[in-house]
Amino acid sequence: MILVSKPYMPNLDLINKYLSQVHERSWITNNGPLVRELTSVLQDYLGVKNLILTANGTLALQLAYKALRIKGEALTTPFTFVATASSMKWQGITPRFCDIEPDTLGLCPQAVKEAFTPNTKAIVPVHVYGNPCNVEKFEDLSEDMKVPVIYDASHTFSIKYKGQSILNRGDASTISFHATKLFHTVEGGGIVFKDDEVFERARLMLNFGLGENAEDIVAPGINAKMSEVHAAYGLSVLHSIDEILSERAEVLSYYHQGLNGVVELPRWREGATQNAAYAPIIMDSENQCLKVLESLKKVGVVARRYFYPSLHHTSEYKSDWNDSCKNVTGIANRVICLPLYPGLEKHDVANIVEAVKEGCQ
Ligand code: T4K
Repeated sequence: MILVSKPYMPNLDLINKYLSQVHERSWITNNGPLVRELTSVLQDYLGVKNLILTANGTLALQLAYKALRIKGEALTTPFTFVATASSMKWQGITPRFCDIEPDTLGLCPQAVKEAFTPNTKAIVPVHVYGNPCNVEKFEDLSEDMKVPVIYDASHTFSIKYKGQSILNRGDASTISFHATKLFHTVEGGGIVFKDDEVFERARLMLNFGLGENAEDIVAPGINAKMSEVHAAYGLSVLHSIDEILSERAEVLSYYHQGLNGVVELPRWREGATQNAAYAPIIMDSENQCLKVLESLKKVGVVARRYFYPSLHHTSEYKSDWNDSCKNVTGIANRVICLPLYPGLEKHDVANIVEAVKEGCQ
């Protein structure tokens, strides 16, 4: 059976090397040396500062909203994983959904502008599949409307836009290091803050809001810390990051060659690098999409419909339905993400391409 993704399993000797350090020190969480080391090497590797590592990408979003003191409503996309919006609800923020650009599948700045009301307190675009949103337009909107922009950049590991890490855009950008992501810490995440003061506030919030001497509580805190064991995994995965990125890029390029002219692909933002985080294809119709999924299943392949149904068509988020999300409605039921992970064999990719073609007939 070939599934949509498979976690990268780092070298066991390497993990053991890090874990034996953890055992020797008997220091297994609470801002330990490995978390500090991973923070530092990731800042260098990604080209960012003010990075905070968290227990997962969902808590990264919650902490970002909290540190930026967002209350009220936030404009976001319904074409995303539920965590973008569920993290808002956990912070008492109401998500309001706006339409996406039909070609890049990112949140549409014009739709956000039109949906803006005095209750809008933040804009939360998602760089879906790692494809950057129109960050210049969102920066203009943020300045004009005087609200922060928080990017859900969960899929963007290593993505650069115009030569800079995409994580440097917005007031904050969050990322997921879940097992299914190209770089992972089993469970984990991170936030990059633009403002030093907000960063410092978030650092305190991450650890219960405890002050430096632990005898005072100086912020409304939570426990969102990454542990040493997770950092050990992250450091081990990072060791192979070049190989991971190049193997993923190779698989994606086989798909693109094999399916050229057969399916549509999202338009990748000009000026942005690719990271082959996902392999989305857009079918002509929902019917064709279902036929392709069936044809893949026959050859033992389980592809996934990320992100179907779009959030505004789910029971929990229906009440927030913005009627004007026409592009999302027309696209979410036609997208399939094909299996993509390092080690996926060339002949398996060829079989997947053939099965997609078969389903399209
Ligand atoms: N924002 C966005 C835009 C996101 O996409 C996500 C997460 C978040 C925020 C929140 O970040 P985290 O809190 O998760 O850090 C998966 C992931 O669990 C989730 O992290 C991810 N997005 C989402 C897009 O995909 P599922 O429900 O598809 O996971 P699951 O368990 O079905 O796994 C997918 C495939 O991977 C399966 O076919 C089997 C394979 N797999 C999975 C695991 C966990 C393995 O082979 N081994 C494994 O250990 O959500």
